[in-house]
Amino acid sequence: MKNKIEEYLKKVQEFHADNLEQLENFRIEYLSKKGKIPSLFADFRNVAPEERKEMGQLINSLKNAVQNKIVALKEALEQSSQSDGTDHDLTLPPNVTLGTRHPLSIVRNEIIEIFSRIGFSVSEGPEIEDDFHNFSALNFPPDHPARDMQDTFFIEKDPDIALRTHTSSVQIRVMENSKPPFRTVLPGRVFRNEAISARAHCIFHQVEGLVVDTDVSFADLKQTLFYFAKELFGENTKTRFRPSYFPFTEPSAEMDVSCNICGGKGCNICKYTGWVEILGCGMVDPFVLESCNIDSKKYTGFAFGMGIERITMLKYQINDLRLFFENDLRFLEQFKSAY
Ligand code: 2NM
Repeated sequence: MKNKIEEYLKKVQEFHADNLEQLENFRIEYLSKKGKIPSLFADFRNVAPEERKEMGQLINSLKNAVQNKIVALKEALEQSSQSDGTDHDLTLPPNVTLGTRHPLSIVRNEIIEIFSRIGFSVSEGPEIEDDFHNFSALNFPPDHPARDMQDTFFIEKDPDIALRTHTSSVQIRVMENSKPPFRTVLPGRVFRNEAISARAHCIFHQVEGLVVDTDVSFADLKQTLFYFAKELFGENTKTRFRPSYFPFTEPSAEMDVSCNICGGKGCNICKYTGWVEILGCGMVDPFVLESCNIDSKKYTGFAFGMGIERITMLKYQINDLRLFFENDLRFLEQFKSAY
């Protein structure tokens, strides 16, 4: 019996498996019910009492050797199958969870795409601005409340440097640096010193637009924004303009679209009016054109501005602005888009 065990031990030590199937056969050969080790234990009953201790220890060490061998070979086989790659099916789709685009990015890209189809370019500019680009050139009087510390994040005083409160500051840069005609949209992040709530945040996103050319009229503005509303909210969307006021445009208006949630019948999103406001707009004030050295006798222009958060909330029926900034995957993973 001793010879037999020693022979097995030698075989176990020399054993090598090329794959998991060979290893499984090895396990069956030694450890299964009718395998070599159980039959050694069965023979053990016939061993003479004075040899029992030695034989018992030998059988146990053989059993340990088999078990250790199986663990070691299994680990080695699994590692090599990971690293050599030859048994991978390269035609399978990759097993990775893809990220999703943020809803604000989806809607921003969609807005840019709609305007790019009618010849608008995209312009961007700095988030840190001086007083001229953020306020003075836009016809904000020196005592305008928006210039207050309560509303604007100032970085330096005298001369004033602040986080831009709208992307209109970029429109000023475009007008300073290019010769009309131009049509451009300006997406970007803006900052206002406000308490955070379901309806307000100190950081939000805008897309503004600017067209300057000879003979640009309010009719051009209306037709452009009609087209935009139908592209974004659907062919059956109705639009209406209400008079408004901005320092940088004259005349100014706000545009409403028919509520796409209740179809105009009245619901709590449109506060039972059937209409929701989506943007502000107007003809660029000649003062603004002149601040940028554009001859206001020769050129006219229109501009508009909208909040991306507000439009995204309408489009996807989201009722709390804070969801956009918390990066909760349960929220973000609901948005899949080609854009
Ligand atoms: C708005 C509404 C109306 C606007 C005007 C200009 C500029 F620089 F051309 F004067 N930029 N943006 C504008 C006009 C923005 O946002 C609600």
